[in-house]
Parts: sequence; C-alpha cells; structure tokens
Amino acid sequence: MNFKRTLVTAALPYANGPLHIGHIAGCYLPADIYVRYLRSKGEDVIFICGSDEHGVPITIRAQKEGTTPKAIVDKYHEILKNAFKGLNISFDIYSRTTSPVHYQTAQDFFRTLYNKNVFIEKETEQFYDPEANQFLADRYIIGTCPKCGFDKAYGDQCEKCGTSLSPEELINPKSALTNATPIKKKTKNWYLPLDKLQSKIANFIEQHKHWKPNVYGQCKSWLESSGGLQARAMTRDLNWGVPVPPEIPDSKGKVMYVWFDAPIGYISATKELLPDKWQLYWKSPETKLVHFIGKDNIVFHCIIFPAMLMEHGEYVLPYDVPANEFLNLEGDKISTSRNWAVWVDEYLVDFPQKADVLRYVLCATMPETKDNDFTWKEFQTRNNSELADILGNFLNRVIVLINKFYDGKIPNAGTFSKQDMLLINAISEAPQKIAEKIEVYKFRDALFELMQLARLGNKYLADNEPWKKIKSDPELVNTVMNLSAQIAANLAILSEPFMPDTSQKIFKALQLQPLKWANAGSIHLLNAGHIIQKESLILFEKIEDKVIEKQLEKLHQKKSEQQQQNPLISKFPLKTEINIEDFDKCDIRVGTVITAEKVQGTDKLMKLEVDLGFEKRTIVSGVAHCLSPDDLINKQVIVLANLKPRKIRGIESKGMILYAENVEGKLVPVSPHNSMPNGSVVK
Ligand code: B3M
Ligand code: ZN
Repeated sequence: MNFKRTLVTAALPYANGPLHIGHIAGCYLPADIYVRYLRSKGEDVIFICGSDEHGVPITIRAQKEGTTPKAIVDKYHEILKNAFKGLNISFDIYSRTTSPVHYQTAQDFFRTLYNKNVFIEKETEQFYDPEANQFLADRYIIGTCPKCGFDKAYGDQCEKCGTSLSPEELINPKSALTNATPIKKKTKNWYLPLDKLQSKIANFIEQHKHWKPNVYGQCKSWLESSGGLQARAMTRDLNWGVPVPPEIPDSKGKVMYVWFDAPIGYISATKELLPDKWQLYWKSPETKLVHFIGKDNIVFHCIIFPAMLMEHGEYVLPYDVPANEFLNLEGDKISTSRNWAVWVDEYLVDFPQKADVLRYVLCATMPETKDNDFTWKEFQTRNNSELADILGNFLNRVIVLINKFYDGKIPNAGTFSKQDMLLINAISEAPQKIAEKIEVYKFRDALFELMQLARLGNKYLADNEPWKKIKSDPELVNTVMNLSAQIAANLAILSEPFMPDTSQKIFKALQLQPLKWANAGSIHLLNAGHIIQKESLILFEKIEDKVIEKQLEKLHQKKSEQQQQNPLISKFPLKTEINIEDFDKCDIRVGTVITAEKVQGTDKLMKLEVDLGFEKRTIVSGVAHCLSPDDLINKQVIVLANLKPRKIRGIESKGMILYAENVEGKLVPVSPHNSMPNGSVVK
C-alpha cells in the first residue's frame, strides 16, 4: 500500500482524573515518538487527541463532588492538557468531546447510520428511579454483593471482591441518586448489529495480520468467542452525553453510548484542526490511520469503531492499532482508587525540567509485549548510569574538550584510521537502525540503538584519549574531536523523537539550527571552523538516593491515607506481615457446635460444646451480645484448635472459634462454604 499521509490518534483520556505514568507509557509516549519521527522525516502527519468527556464515571464523580459533569470535565480537561504539554506530547490538537464540532459530527454520523438502516431498535426493561424520574445506568444502582456481602456494590461490579455483576444480581438494590428502590421500565435503544457484521469484521481483521500479536490475538478471540459477536446498544437513557439527533422518533432523553461518540472524537478534532482539509485525512485511501491505545481499548478500536466506519461508508479504516500492555508500579497494579500511581502533574512539580528523564525511563520500560514494572530505583539508575554517565557525559566531554583545545572551533578532520572508518560506518547506519525499530513500534529497541551511538562516542574518546595526546599527536586529536562533534550532532537529531528538550539543548550547545532525520548519518554536519557554545553542558544531573526515597515515601503514604479512609482498616489496621511458617503453626479445623448457652452473669460470654470429629471441646466465645445459642447450635464453625487452653470465668476454654466482625462490631461465625467432616483442616 502506498500511503501519502499518516493520521495518528492517541486514545482520548476520560476527563475524570489526572494522568499517570501508565497512561503515558501505554499510549501517549509511543504515539509521540512515532509522530516526531515522521515529522523529522518530513512526512505529512497529524497527531490527534482530546478529552473524552462523556460516560457514566464522569456523572458519578460529579455527584460525589456535589457539582455538575460540565464542571468536572472543565477541570480535568485543563489538568490533562497541561500534563501532556509538560511532557512535550506534541498533539497537533488536543480537543474535547463536549465541543460543538463534536456534537455535530457525532450526530451526523449517527444520522447516517440511522438513515442507512444500520441500527436495530430493541425494547428492553431497564432499571428506573421513580423518584428522580430517570433511568439508571448500572453504576447508579447500589446494593449488596451476592458474592461477598459488601453492601455498596455497584450494578456492574463489586469493587470489594472484583466480581462483575449485573444489577439484577444485587441484593436490596437502591438508586444512588435518591436511595429509592428502582423499578423496571421499558425503553427503546439503538443497537449496532455486530452479530450480522461478524463476517465483514472478520474479513477486516484478516487483512491486518501485521498487527501486533497481542492486538491481533485479542481480536481473534473476540470473533471466536462462543456465539460470536453480539449486537451492542449504541444509545443510553442518560442526561449526559451527545443527544441522539432530535428528529429521530423516540430520541427524547437518549444520548449516545460513550464508546460510540468517543472515537468519532478523532474525526471531530481533525475537523477542528483543519476545517478545510480534514477530509483529505479521513476520506482518502492514501491515508494511513494509526490508533495508539492501551490494551483495554482494543475491542473498541479494532472491532466496534471499524464496524461503525464500514457501515458509514465514507471513512478510511484503521491501518494499525499498536496497543501496549499495562505498566505496573513497584510490583503492584497501578490503581486510581487505591492512589497507587505516579501522577504526571505531580512529577512535573517534583522534577522540574526533567520531562525527558521520565520520557526516557518510560520508553526504556515500555510494556510493549507484556506488562512491565516501573520502579523509582530503576528510574534513578537509568538517569544516573545511562542518561548522565553515557549520553550526558559524552556530550559534555565533546563541548568541554573542543573549547579547551580549540577555543570552541570545530577542528579539521585529517586522515581516517581503520577505527575511524568503523565509527563512520556506525554513524551512517544509526538512523536506519533506529528508524526500522520505530516503524514497527519497537520503541525500546529504538532507544537502545540511540544509546548505542552515545556509548560508541564514549568508547571512541576513551580509546583515543585526546586529553593525553593533544600535545603529542595533535593531528589525531583533530580527527577524533571532529568526529566526536559529528556524533554529537547526530545525537541531537536522533534523540529528538525520544527526548525533545535534550535534543534542543544539544543543538543549542553546538550552535546549530535544528536538523532533520535525513541529515543524520553524515559526518559533515559541523564544518571545520564552526564555533560552538562556551559553557559546559550538563544535560542530566544525578538523582540522589534521598530524592528517590522521598518519592517512595510519598507513594506509600498516599496509599495508606487512602486505606485509612476505609472504616474497616482504620478500625482494624493491617497487621504486620508474617511468613507462611508463622501461619503454619496454627492448627485450624472444622467443627460443629453441639450445645451453646450464655454464661450466667456475663453480657458477652457464651459457652459452647464443639465436635471436632476426633474429640469434643468446650470453648468460650465473647459473642453473646450479637448471637443467640440458636445462631450457633448445629452450625459448622472454624476452630483454632491448638490455642493454649485458658480459664475464662472458671471455665476452661480449649481453642477459639473464628468470627467475622464488621465496623459496627457485628459478629458472624465463619463456616466452610459446603459442609465438611468435622476435624477437616483449614489451610
Ligand atoms: N476514554 C478509555 C480509556 O481512557 C477511553 C478511550 C477513548 S478513545 C476513543 O481507557
Ligand atoms: Zn463482592
């Protein structure tokens, strides 16, 4: 395929929270490196992004903070935009899906599909809040989780045990809006019949075998999942979203499903950027459309959005969808709700002028083929022993030595030795080596190749020791310093996609106008006699241990603050870690309560007789204020059987029965899920 231009999109982040390093490594940084590289090559490329401002989580956040969805998205749109800017993510436009252009574009799109009879209309019963007079999204229904008993589970998921739920499964469901008991009410919605489009989509996927294996594999498994693709509702009964075009019958109160309007946001943003030329990018087969996303967005970009585009008929389809896996943090999954994250806006405050360090480290640890881990220790090591010791050190030596030996003037190169020729060859090959990797989205390898050039430069200086030979062999030193300066200029060009600030600083130190990719590979970028900057060039300062320790402290402190907000954790703080050996010392068994009676003259004590299979035991439990003997008699319980016997109110208690306790102090005996022989061990 011969493409004339590239349209690069990066997933539109939800405007309901700030950006963390996982977002950057997963999607925005690879996209930015790719785009900067294409720009440097002089290709026709545009880079599109914006805030995704619809969806139920935004309305929930608004409700929690006692404000409007509009106020939430306004706030986070600015935060997101500034974070991207601070990291030099070079979108040509960072738009938003509440823009008028977007409403119009999304409505036109919907209208076209509607008029082409693409949708099927379906009437279903949905939960409805009779007090608020509105339908309730699954997230808006709160009740008790049937799996774990958590009483604030959402209609789509229990955040306590992670089970995904449907609102029907909740025990005692209530509306999050008014606390009313929801009723079922009929409603009509428009569905995209993915089932009917299955073979068309399968065909499309088959034509894209070049996709990264993780992406292609996920698509295949969706297509092959039992029953194949299912029709999906593209509208919702909500009051936050792009309204379904009003002329469509029964459209009142309906908005588009957020995953319908969001990808259309790519088109709207292009329109906003290029009101006269946007069609060139979206409606020409000569456009290479590339979506950068995280792995949780694959189905939407590889199946649903292409299906929408195909059915619409006027637009190009994605050529590639290079999705990354997830980045973890210090061995644990990044989580907004647990505040386990490194937030970009905070990083930019704590590490001013160090956007490139984060870009470098995130690129080097990018989760390209599998999940990967970010640690602050590695951040420090990569900064100190790679950026500072290799790249920074080489460039500073070049600047300092040229000033010292030649008063800042680039010397003439003399005749080249065999080693020089090898070096010249390596310089000429470097741009292609890096380019090849970038073009197949292997950004870590590309970065490695870039650093190889700096390593080579360092080695060249170390081997030739110009600081020793300047008197004895000035001829040789002239050549060495000329070529070293040429490497520096090459590094300025080739580092630009990865570390744009650094690239600029090198150009400035060399007193060169920025050059482009096509210039790289040459050893004639700096003419003899050209004058460079006088001052030394400190590109990267070492990061000290205490700086890293502070970040780690901050991370753990935030997490524990978050946990403290959980009433159970503040009432019962987590105990210190134990070994499996510690646990193994406990002999825990299943038993059945035979008799139970309150101990006379006490409020809390209950005397129980428990059958452990091999013997019967008397055990005293402090539960009489919560439980009656009938709650226990004939019930199976769990007993800590090797607890040293102790006398309680004159009764010898041999062991301890295990109970679960909640914040209010309510106690419930723990028992095996299914009946088990008495004496069975718990481990
Ligand atoms: N806002 C999901 C996400 O941030 C979503 C991406 C939309 S891309 C069109 O995971
Ligand atoms: Zn649960």
